[in-house]
Amino acid sequence: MNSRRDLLKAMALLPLAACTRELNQLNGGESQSGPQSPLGWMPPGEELNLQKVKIKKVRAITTAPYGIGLVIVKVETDVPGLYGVGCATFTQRVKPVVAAINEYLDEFCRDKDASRIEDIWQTAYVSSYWRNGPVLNNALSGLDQALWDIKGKLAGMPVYQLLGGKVRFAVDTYSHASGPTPEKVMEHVERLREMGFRNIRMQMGGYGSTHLVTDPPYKRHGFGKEKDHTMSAQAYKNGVVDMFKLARKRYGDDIELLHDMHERVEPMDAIDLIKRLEEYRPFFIEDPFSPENMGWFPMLREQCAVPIAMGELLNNPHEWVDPMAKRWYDFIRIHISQIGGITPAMKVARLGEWFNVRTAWHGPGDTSPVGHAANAHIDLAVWNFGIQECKLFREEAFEVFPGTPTVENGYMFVNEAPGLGIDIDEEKAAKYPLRDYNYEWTQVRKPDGTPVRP
Ligand code: GCO
Ligand code: MG
Repeated sequence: MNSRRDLLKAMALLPLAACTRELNQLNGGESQSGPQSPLGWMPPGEELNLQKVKIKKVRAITTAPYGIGLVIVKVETDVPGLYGVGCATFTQRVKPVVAAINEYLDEFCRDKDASRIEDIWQTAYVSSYWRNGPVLNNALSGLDQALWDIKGKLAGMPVYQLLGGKVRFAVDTYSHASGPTPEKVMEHVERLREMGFRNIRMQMGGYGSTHLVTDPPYKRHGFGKEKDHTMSAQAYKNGVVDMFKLARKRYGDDIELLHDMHERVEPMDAIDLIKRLEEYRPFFIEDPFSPENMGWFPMLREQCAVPIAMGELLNNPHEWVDPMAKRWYDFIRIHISQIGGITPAMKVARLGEWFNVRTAWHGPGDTSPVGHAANAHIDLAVWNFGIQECKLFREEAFEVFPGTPTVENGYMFVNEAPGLGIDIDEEKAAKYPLRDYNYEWTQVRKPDGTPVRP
């Protein structure tokens, strides 16, 4: 094979798996025996001008293979079979994101040169004049991730290679254990340890342990809704301390323990709880404060040395640039589609390097498998990677999204194929239509009925 172009011509005749392996070996990718998704894009026999590939269509695809509403962007190009996929999932507001993609970004991107990711990102970002909101950022993210997918396919290498190559063999992750009591949480912790997880986030009941409050006064007075959740800061804090105490007693230091406060208590209660947890050496405590209460961080930092993670609710650079530069937290937890995709997320990661803020991208169920792939490609390529939240996907997700990253012994592996290594099977996706969004989990009150940030 004396030139890439000869190889590409030859590959047109090879079954996909073989060509992906060929291409990977040529580009230093590791060919894994793992699943290789059908990413064939080579138009048989045609000379492909790798320089100028035009965007032909930008469209949103919605699906809910595991119940949570997901939004995927597909960017189709003028090269037959060459397209990219990206995650635009804002599950609480799917419809406006779909409209932003189909009604605005599609027309905006028509006939643009797909290789110009930064230019398209910057011009799309300001095309609405008002910017940095969750709806438009998610739409932009889907487009952005899909353009990186296309660039990887054109280059014949996984996106992590375009981002600088691997700094580690795989992505270390944490998984979620929960239960109504500390003992029940430990049972779940044990199951995850048996699966090889070394880092485990523990939650007693849902966020804020609202199951501990059964008959709040406001409901007795007919205030709020019957299904509203109720927070008791004291009951919650005591439960979390008991949970950590039991975990350390049972596992000693042979486990990393994480917890998400999910901005549920008053700032001083948050500081109090974190100080009480210090002796149990948490790996990190997440979202002690809401983004509206960022100003409380200096007080927390002065009082204890517990690592802090923050950021899933952030949309605007003002919310992370200064706090990272002031070292107010140790892990940045951004939901990368909420800020506009891989392009801005790489800038956040690079910024963190100078202030030793490590990445811990948001990665629960309302990050689609495509979003998990995007997270993982960045995680493999940035020096200041901290940890990755992982979702244990059920088979429906792999069915709809061939090439979904896999997890072994708590390590996440991307599919070593060109681009993001993941695809969406639209026929299968259509089998899982969106369900109505359930607002209830966000409806949280204090015993007197005062609404609480969820
Ligand atoms: C996490 C998050 C999620 C969010 C959810 C909102 O740390 O994983 O806090 O559980 O609550 O993504 O839709
Ligand atoms: Mg969280």
